[in-house]
Amino acid sequence: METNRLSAALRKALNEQMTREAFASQIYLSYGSWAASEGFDGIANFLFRHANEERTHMMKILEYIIERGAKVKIEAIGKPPADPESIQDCLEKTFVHEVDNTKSIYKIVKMSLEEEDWATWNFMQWFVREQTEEETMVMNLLDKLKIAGGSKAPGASLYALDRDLKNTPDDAVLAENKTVENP
Ligand code: OFO
Repeated sequence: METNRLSAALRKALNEQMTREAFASQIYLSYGSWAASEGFDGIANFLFRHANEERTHMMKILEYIIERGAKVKIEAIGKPPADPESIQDCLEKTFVHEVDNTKSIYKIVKMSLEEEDWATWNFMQWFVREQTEEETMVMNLLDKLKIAGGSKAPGASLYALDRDLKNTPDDAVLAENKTVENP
């Protein structure tokens, strides 16, 4: 008896999104490693935490595909992009990445709407909300950096931003202790 509740198209799209979340995790790991090597330990800590968060997103989708009776296919993860050139560049690239991911999430929402797959539509709303939060979070960091002087921010301002992100991890949006069970 066939118990799969996902269409082939949605299964493929969700599977690809799962790999995209794993890729996002690699990007944050790679940017975090860059920040650490530049001496920005607070920013690195923030990026590493976010790498973990992206991984929980990946697991969330993986579990959903299984829950709907479809098969997961683990694919290769792409190579992360080159290191950023500055903190400003790092945050701008992060923002572009998040917006791209939002677009990809929206495509799946649209597909589920067209297929009238309300379970998937409902499941994806969590990701829609999450992407909004993440875009806002990076925008806020870019705003802070702009106030500090943007690409010309003096060392003292970057030091303060780095220290803030390091010393107040639980106040940062991404310090939320999200898990697959407790999103
Ligand atoms: Fe998975 O939320 Fe960012 O990309």
